[in-house]
Amino acid sequence: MGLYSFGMKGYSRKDTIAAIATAPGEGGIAVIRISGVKSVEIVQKIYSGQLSQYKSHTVHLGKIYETTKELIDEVVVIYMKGPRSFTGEDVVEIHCHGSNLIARKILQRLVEEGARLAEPGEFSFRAFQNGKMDLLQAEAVQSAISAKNELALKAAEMQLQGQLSGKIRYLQKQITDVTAIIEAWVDYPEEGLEFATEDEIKDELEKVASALKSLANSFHDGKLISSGLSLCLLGSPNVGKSSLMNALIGKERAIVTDVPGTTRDLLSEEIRLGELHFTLTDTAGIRQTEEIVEIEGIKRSHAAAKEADLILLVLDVTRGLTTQDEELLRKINGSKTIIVWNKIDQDQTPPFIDAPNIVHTSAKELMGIEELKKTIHEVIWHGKAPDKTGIVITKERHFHSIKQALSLIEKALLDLRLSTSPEFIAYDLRMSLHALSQIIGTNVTEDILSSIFKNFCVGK
Ligand SMILES: Nc1nc2c(ncn2[C@@H]2O[C@H](COP(=O)(O)OP(=O)(O)OP(=O)(O)O)[C@@H](O)[C@H]2O)c(=O)[nH]1
Ligand SMILES: [Mg+2]
Repeated sequence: MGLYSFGMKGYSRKDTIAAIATAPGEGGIAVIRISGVKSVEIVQKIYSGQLSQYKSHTVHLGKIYETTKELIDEVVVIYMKGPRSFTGEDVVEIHCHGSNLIARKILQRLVEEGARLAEPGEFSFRAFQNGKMDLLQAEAVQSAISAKNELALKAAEMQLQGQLSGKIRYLQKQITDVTAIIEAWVDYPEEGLEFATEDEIKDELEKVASALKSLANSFHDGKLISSGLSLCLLGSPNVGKSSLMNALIGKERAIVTDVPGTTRDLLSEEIRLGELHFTLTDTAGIRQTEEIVEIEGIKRSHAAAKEADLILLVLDVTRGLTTQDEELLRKINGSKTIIVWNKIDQDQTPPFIDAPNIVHTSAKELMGIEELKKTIHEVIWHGKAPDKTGIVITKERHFHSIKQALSLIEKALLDLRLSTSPEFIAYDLRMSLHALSQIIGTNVTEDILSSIFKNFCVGK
């Protein structure tokens, strides 16, 4: 692999890079990480022990000093000689006391002695460049760090362990084999058919296409799992949206009164339902009004509903369907909505609505809340929870490449049926291989690489 410039400035991989690897703020310890050919030499200049004599992967206690020889901190140092390190280069980790000030001082000293501050994701980028992991795995490191729920973590860990990479490589191998045979048809039209019959080729490609299809289909779940979901309470004033918000999160977060128009602004809370992480947003009740603050609030309600993955449209059984409700029902996207008939403690029968997902609750008496949670799950997963052991695609980038590869394979299959000249079929198959190699990172442009790695955190 060639020399990629990194970030905007075309940094060289010859530099020795350093960063604070732990999160900012106070903690038990903070870790400063340094990677590159000069790691040992640079750390040695500020450190009391004899680093060059340490065995690789051993832990040592020592001291870090200012230029003036004044003590900065007592630290633990770990030396990991390349290529047996995260980046594949010589890496030194300095574990100091968990204060931002100390960590920054040590980092400052490293820079004074010749290290360069690492760009976000540059350690992972080097690990990728040095063949310690492929692009999928490098991305998985970041996904694991930012995972908001067990399912997201599980998907990231599987990707990190190379399950998705393995699957992609396996499909690449299948396509390559078929391509080789088709190219033999081109080169030796007489003998070519001895390698495999057209039916066998079709069979193979159909298997590949179906595997790609199921990977592409896993993106629906994968996206939900990894990005978390937004739920939005919407409805006319006074129907009990804020009361439902409180019932769902289990605390008195939103103000509830019997005055219509109580909620004026969006109010969001993080909630977990089962294994999923949601952001639940309470909104201002929708109605015609001249009141300036309320008008702005209602504008925000509409915006939140548009953004949401799922809308809980709240209706009041004591009022039935108002014209306002009917208008809302017409406006929103039915497939991403659950109708919630609230205030069922009032013993009124709600009118019929032709909608797929309807739940009855009493936010006040906490009735139907579990049923509502269950329905949220069903609607989100289209009635079927994801298979935890399956490989899922969690990134748009992967989804895009898989779709691309799939459509090329389908094109090749069609061409086979139409007995198109084998050159064209081979070409499509080569292009599909190219699309797949983009996922693993064997065939990606510098732009794509920097756009991926720049979203990582510094020190990773
Ligand atoms: N009987 C009964 N009353 C309820 C129920 N849920 C809410 N209420 C009452 O309905 C009134 C309005 O409740 P809120 O939760 O403030 O309604 P809202 O939809 O947030 O209203 P706005 O913020 O004005 O849009 C309050 O007096 C609540 O106590 C319910 O399930 N049963
Ligand atoms: Mg409210």
